Parts: sequence; structure tokens; C-alpha cells
Amino acid sequence: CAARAKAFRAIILGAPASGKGTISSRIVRDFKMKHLSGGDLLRSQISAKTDVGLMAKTFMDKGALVPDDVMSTLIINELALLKQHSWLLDGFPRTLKQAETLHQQEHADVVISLDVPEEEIVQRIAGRWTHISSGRVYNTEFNPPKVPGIDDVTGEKLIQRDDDKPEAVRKRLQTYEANIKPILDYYHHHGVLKLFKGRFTNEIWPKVHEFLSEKIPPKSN
Ligand code: G5P
Ligand code: MG
Repeated sequence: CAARAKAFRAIILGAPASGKGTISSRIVRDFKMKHLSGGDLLRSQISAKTDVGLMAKTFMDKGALVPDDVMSTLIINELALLKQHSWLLDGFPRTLKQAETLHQQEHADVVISLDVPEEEIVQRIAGRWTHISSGRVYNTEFNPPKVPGIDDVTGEKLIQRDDDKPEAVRKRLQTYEANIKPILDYYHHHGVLKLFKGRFTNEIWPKVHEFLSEKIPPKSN
């Protein structure tokens, strides 16, 4: 076959429940990219009861950020395994420090930033159900599982995340607001930032698809 195209590096950012996971799953369905979510990675560490997982949980349950050094090490180790692949990084960086650490290793080709109104976000979180080992998410109204409380693919149980309780959600939104501006400025300065504003995923998704189609070839199958 022809020489392999350069691996493509994308980042997707947005407030809690802005649809990063949902849009990421559509991106990897349509484009040849590996999805890496910081939150999913932490939750799988928690399920496996690793030291990092147990430590991270104390921050996550409060809706606070996991310390930068822990998080950056975790992500950079995972990205090292994906060197040859195009990847989509979801929910990292969350601080300017993380953005700078990442930039020492990898340069993003595009940064997709989702901008969804806050009242929509609060409503969504209340209806979210998660399949922990895969990171698949459902919403009782938007994309309900075929059988309530059960993952469509594996038949395993769905759970509601501990940090989806109202107190933690408020804190997560505050934390996001407090940190996002310098990150967006940083990527804007590097000329890779693209904002997508809208209320619903089905409204934002076609624009993301069109944008990415101009950058990388869609999957041929
Ligand atoms: P996470 O796991 O990154 P958040 O809070 O950033 O968590 P979250 O909650 O995973 O983001 P999302 O991926 O943006 O949200 O959204 P989603 O899951 O796709 O969609 C949310 C819900 O809405 C779902 O139920 C979905 O079905 C539904 N939905 C989607 N679109 C629509 C729509 O159009 N309409 C409706 N009605 N519903 C819709 O991070 C968790 C924690 O991990 C730590 C932190 O403690 C963080 O709080 N962490 C980090 N700490 C430090 N540094 C980092 N880089 C960290 N990354 C994670
Ligand atoms: Mg997510």
C-alpha cells in the first residue's frame, strides 16, 4: 500500500456532559482514530483498584481535578502506546499546565471545543447511565439502552457515576469555567482551535464531521 499518512492528533474539550464522549464515539466510528478519554482511563483504574485509581477517586467524587502530574503521566504513557495511530484525546488537557506538558511530547493538529448551554448540561447529567469498562454512555431520553439499566453490547449493568450527583456536578462546572479560558487561548495562539456551539449533539455533530472530513479521509467501509 501507499506510504502511511502522517498520524493525526485531535483533542476534544468541553464542559462536563457537553457531549465529548458521544461525539468521540461518532468520530471513531467514521474516522480511523483511537479514542483516549482521561475520565474513562481514571474510571478503569478505579475499577481495577490501582493506587492511582484509589487516589484519583478522592478528587473525582468531589468534582475536583486529579493533580496535574498524576494525570499528565497517565495520559502521556497511554499516548506513547498509540504513536503510530491517529488519536482523539477527550477531556485532556484540563489545565494550562497539562496543555504545556502535552505540547512537550505531541502537537495537536486540531482542538475541537464544544460549547453547550449550562442548563442543558445540568438536565443531561441527571439522565446519564454509563457502562464503566467501555465508557459507553446512554441517556434515558436521548439515547436510551435497549433494556433499561443494561449495556446494549455486553449485556452488563449500567451505573450512574458517583460524580454525577448534583453537588459534584456544580463543582465540576465551576472547575471547568475556572480553567478553560487559558487553554483555549493557548490553542487559539497555536492556530488549531475550532469552536462548535450548539444545544444538541445532533446539531453539532454534522459540523464536526464536515470539519474533520477536510482534514482526514473518512473510513472507507
Ligand atoms: P470526565 O469523565 O472527562 P466530564 O465531566 O468532563 O467527565 P463527561 O461527564 O464525561 O465529562 P461528556 O463526555 O462531555 O461528559 O459527555 P457525554 O458523556 O457524551 O454526554 C453526557 C450525557 O448527555 C450522556 O448521558 C449522553 O447520552 C447525553 N447526551 C449527549 N448529547 C445529548 C443531546 O444532544 N441531548 C441530550 N438530551 N442528551 C445528550 O472526567 C471526570 C472526572 O475525572 C477527572 C476529574 O475529576 C473529572 O471531574 N479528570 C481529570 N482530572 C484532571 N485532569 C484531567 N485531564 C482529567 N480528566 C478527567
Ligand atoms: Mg466523557
